[in-house]
Amino acid sequence: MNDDYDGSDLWLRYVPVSDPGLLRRYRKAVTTVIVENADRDKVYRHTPDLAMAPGSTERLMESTLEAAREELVRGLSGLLDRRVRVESRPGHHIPDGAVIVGTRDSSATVRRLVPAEDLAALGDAGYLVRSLSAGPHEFTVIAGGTAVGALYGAFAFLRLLQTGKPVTDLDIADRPRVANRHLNYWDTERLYAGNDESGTGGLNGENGAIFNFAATGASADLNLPLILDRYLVAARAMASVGINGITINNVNANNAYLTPEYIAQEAALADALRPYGIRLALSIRYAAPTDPRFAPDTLTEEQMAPVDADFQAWWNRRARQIQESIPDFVGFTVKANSEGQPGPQDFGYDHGDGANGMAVAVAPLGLTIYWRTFVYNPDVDTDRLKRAYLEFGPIDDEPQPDGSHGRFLENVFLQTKNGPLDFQAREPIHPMFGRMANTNQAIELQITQEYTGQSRMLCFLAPMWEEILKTDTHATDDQGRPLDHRLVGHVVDGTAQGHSATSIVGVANLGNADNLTGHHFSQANFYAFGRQAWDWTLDSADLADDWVRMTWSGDEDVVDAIVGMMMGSWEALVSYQTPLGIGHQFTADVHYGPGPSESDLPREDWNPTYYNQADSVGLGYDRSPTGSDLTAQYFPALAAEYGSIDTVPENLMMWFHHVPWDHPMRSGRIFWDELVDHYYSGVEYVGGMRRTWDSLEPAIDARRFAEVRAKLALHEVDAADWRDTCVGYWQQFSGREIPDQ
Ligand code: GCW
Repeated sequence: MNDDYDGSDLWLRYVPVSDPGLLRRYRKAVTTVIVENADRDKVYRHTPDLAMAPGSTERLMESTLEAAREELVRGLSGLLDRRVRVESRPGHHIPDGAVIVGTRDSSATVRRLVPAEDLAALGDAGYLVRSLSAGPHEFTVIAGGTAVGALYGAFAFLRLLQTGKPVTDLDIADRPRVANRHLNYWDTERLYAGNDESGTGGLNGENGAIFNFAATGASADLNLPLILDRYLVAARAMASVGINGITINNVNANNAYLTPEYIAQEAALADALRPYGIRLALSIRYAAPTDPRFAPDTLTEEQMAPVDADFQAWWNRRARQIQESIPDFVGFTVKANSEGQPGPQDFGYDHGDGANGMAVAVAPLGLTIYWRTFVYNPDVDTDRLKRAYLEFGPIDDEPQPDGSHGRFLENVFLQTKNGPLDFQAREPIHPMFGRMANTNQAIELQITQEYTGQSRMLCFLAPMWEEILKTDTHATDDQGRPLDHRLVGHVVDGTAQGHSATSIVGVANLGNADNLTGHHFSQANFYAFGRQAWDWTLDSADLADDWVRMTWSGDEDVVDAIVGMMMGSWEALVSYQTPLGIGHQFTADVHYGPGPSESDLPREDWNPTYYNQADSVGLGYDRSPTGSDLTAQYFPALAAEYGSIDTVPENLMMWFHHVPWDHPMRSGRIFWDELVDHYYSGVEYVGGMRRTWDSLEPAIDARRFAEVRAKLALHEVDAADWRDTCVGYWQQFSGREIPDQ
């Protein structure tokens, strides 16, 4: 055990397999890695002198197959605890234990062993892993339709060994359900994985962000175009779970990212990530054309109408400049008319016009606009949660001159948070899922734990994403008949309503912390997001199991203990933070601790009291037909379920109803007693996690053990603060005693 290990390899650590029997079987099954023509298809590189920072241990790859080969060599040598042989062609006979990786194009052996039609069914990113034999020799072929598919197959094969699964008699075929599996990276906003816990100014004058664009102090010499180890570790980790794009800057965008100096830095980053099949996108500020720093190429306010040729030409020029350095550039992510960001409404146009104006500008370049729907203009409705659909829904329904419906163009994605508020620990699904049949929709999930304990609390989010993605929208067709495939996941993967442009976006939790995510267990959220983005039907407990084996230990007792901790951690957080469907009880700005009594923020809909509506009758926001009628935005079956206090799931009760303190709950207890019980049991669960972790000390390397232990201690104190602050405040309204626990 390396007791100093800091977690910096994420789940790609590749420690030797500890079970002797398994190790023997693996060593027999895997002896040699064979990758033909790994050097032939070099990926594009813009930066002639692209280089790693001095002292780096990672190495820049020149091709995707080289990345696959190097990962297999590194991974297998580590896992098998001996160097594997590497060949560039199989020779007369394929050796026993060979692992052959490639595409039908790159490898004559793959061409011979894998029929074209088997791969054709797997699309661009799919792969197959097959055990084959010739005479006495047994070997494995990992084939992709593309080199990136082969790389994904290589990671999938490594995962089998990392998780103690058999590697013989394999016949695996896999392909992603969703085409664009992206991260959004908010860098300086909400940064919980920086070296400085407070997130303000990190180690060596860096700001704590994972990518250095303008670091100062001792890190001033470590800015892009220099490539740091952590960029490549992140890239390998992304590829290992199939993430294929990243918007690298905050959606509250800084125009610096569109300047030539920054574009040169972005190009270097894109060069480094490209072998891993990862493409870059940028967040932009809608009003960037008026920024004097682009002078003389600026627009006046009058030219800012999205339908204006000058506006479109400006964005086309800017995109072209980027594309010249980054040929596989994805496009722009846009936060417009939201939380003070400029947008088309400032110039008299709506979101459809704004998104389409930009989309028209970049369509000739093959680029995409990700237009966020996180808007809540108070003029639209008194209930913040109704506002986005009221703005976007009519544009989706709008009849078009050609007889079709929906104004958003084909190269636009509307990017919508999973729920209608803002990444609360539990929300119902956003009513837009299923409602926007004529528009491409991307779901936005938050990996970084803004409202779910940041990098202090252990909260495994995969069960939440699973709950969301597997929620029935009850969507119907235009005749009112229920769709066959109508879970949120089906809407996202396009099978619900026949969309071929599909995307899932995770707001990343990466930073410059040694372990890249701040909390060792936050790595699990990064991991699980990628796996669920690839295949939302996966079981979150299986993902936890895989991650634990890859990250901590393959010992069954240890695995059971840690998976057990993780699987209840989200529900526990919901319980001590915002139980039974109450939303947003956070103290201002920080979004970490409790502030249920706060009522004087500059916007009414930022106040916890706006969401809790506490009074002597009860607690919760009435969004039923007798209240704001948010429920009407859902399809009828869901509207009916949520609309009645008798049928609403209790875990969403206060989201939709003002619940009387003595309301009888399904348990037989009254609401007050049940509410209080949630707060207490949630904190107890955290105590249980702390004790379980303590019991694992002999099995876990010292540094990581101590770091998690310290976080759990803080976690328990802060969870108790949530409980005491909230219960104490509610008590002023309920006037009731705290029931015996
Ligand atoms: O909840 C809010 C966060 C902002 C964030 C915003 C958004 C990037 O407090 O920090 O801004 O959501 O999603 O746009």
